Amino acid sequence: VIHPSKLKSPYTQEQVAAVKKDVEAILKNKDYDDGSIGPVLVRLAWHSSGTYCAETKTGGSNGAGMRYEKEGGDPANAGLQHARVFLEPIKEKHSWITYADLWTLAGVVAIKAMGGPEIEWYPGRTDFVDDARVPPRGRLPDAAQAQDHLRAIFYRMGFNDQEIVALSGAHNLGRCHADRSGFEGPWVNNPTRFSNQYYKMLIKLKWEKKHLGREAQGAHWQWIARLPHMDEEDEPLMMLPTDMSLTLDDKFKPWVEKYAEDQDLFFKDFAAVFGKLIELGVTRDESGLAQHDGKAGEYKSA
Ligand code: CCH
Repeated sequence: VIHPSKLKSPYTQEQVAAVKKDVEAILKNKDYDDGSIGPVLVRLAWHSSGTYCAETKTGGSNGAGMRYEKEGGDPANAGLQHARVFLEPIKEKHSWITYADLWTLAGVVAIKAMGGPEIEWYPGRTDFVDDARVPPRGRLPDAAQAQDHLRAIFYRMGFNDQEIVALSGAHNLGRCHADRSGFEGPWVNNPTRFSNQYYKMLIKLKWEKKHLGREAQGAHWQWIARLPHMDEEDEPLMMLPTDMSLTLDDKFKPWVEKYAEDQDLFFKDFAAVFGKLIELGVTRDESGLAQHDGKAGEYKSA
């Protein structure tokens, strides 16, 4: 396999730079959540990639299957339609870029713009996908579960324990929305700034189990805590059952501690693992275009 940096790019550097600039320009949005659409763009990049199965070599960002109901309508993807709608004017303006490339590139641009590390991104994903190859539902993690489930899901993609903990640090960004997932609130108190706060909060705060919404309306129990300066009326910070499971596991916990202490190490490891995530299942031929099931370079824009 030739490294993607050595392959022909379907776009010029100027074209990619123009898209990056346009993504940067839409990140700040005072009417949305905590003032930035960055976090939901990061989640779009992750969910488009996280369906990958290393054994069957199916799923992943190539093909942009979330455009179709089968994948886009997966309850795990609730809310990501907002991210796709935010990106639509950029796709219209730069119609040469594929959705699959745009969604992954936007995530990388958002992380950097929110103060995170530079992540390597390579073009060449195509939007060609037929219904049979849209990944089945149920491949993304279920936040109500624990470490065994995390291992089953992320080992399937080809990640190890350290990589699972590093990827989880993306929960420094954004928030849970009751109407999307049944969970509610942000993980850290500055959720539009990329940092290692998530790990610090996991270790330092006293977390208590709570149902914020009504169970009958789909609310799950979650962990909540407040920082010393926060009042009872302030929105508490939160952790998902899966987040907390990282501190309850002998193999995961040392990595939580390392990343809480060493932000540079976290940034370096996160950049590597996020770069790996968005490459899952993207196998390019010499033209630089991703193949689909042996059909090297077959390219059909939607
Ligand atoms: Fe996540 N995530 N995520 N997550 N996630 C949610 C939100 C974000 C899980 C569950 C949830 C990763 C891993 C996991 C982001 C990035 C990543 C929500 C709230 C749930 C639930 C959704 C809502 O209500 O809007 C679980 C389980 C796992 C298992 O490991 C990984 C990996 C990444 C990226 C590398 C980001 C960013 C958000 C915030 C989205 C927003 O809209 O603010």
